[in-house]
Amino acid sequence: MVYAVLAGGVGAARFLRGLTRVVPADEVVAIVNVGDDLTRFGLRICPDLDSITYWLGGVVHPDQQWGRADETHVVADELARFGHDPWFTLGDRDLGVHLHRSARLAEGVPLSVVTDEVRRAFGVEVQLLPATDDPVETRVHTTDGRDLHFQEYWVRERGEPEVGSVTLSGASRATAGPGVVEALLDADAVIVAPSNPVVSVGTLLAVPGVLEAVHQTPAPVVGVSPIVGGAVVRGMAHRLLPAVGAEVSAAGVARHYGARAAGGILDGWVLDRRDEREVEEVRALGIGARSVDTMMDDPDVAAALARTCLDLAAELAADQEPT
Ligand code: FO1
Repeated sequence: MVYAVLAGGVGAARFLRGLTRVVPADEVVAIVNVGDDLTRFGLRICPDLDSITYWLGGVVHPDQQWGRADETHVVADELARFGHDPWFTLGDRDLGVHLHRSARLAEGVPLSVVTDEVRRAFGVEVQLLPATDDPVETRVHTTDGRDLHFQEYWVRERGEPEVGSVTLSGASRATAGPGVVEALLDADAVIVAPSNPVVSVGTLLAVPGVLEAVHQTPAPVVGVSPIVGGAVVRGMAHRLLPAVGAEVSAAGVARHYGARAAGGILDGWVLDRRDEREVEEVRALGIGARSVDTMMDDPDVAAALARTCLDLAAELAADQEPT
């Protein structure tokens, strides 16, 4: 079996941790956003790929939920000596990954190959596929006229500026990464992780070939709402959804993604229990829907959520009718 997961960072990592409790990890293929990626001090940094690797590798910083546990910042302190503004924190262990990745990229090795080396080094059995091996980056265009890299917006500006629009620069020259389209077309189920619909899933689908593959796959496509009780679980989706004309609600995100039968990407949608009253609204869109506990602090909840997604996918595949 092949389970393809469209993945951003932390929410996707938590979901994947649950999914690998209910299906063999080596049957899971995560197609990961690379729009967050940036170059600092000549090093290529891939936050979403690294968050998932660290989470599934059991070495993620438990409080930050990104970066490494047991981290030190000796190099960062030395860099501050030269006046470098430490707005983007790079720990010593984290730098080890960036140094390896950057050295391999400099040898001409594609990001997808390096990503496979890194995840295997951390004992991660889930296959991690960058959405593209080509250089792309998410740009946030603020209403006060600035064009910020996503990390400048989210980390340096703390997500405060009002957002006019979000684009994936380099997308027009990019192609889907090796194995990405095949994984989507060959999957037995495709799951849209509870990641940011704009700067994770939106930027994934902006890579030429990916959205088409999601439209064409014979597999059922089931998503998990990243919005619970009208609010984000984590991050800044509530500030970005209005910029793409979407309502900040579980049903609003389902509407934004759209039913596959109507040209969108969803056959099914899993909402949190707190949004049970929105299930009928989602079904009226032609999207099969159910509500369960989706707060994945507890790995058992993540596993049950993954089970729910697969059960809904199986039901949709069998009936070909939304329930
Ligand atoms: N997030 C922060 O809020 N502050 C940071 O200084 C920071 C540094 C950082 C370094 C490497 C990395 O992989 C992630 C890092 N993040 C930081 C998190 C990052 O902004 C997010 O993981 C994603 O890009 C959004 O999901």
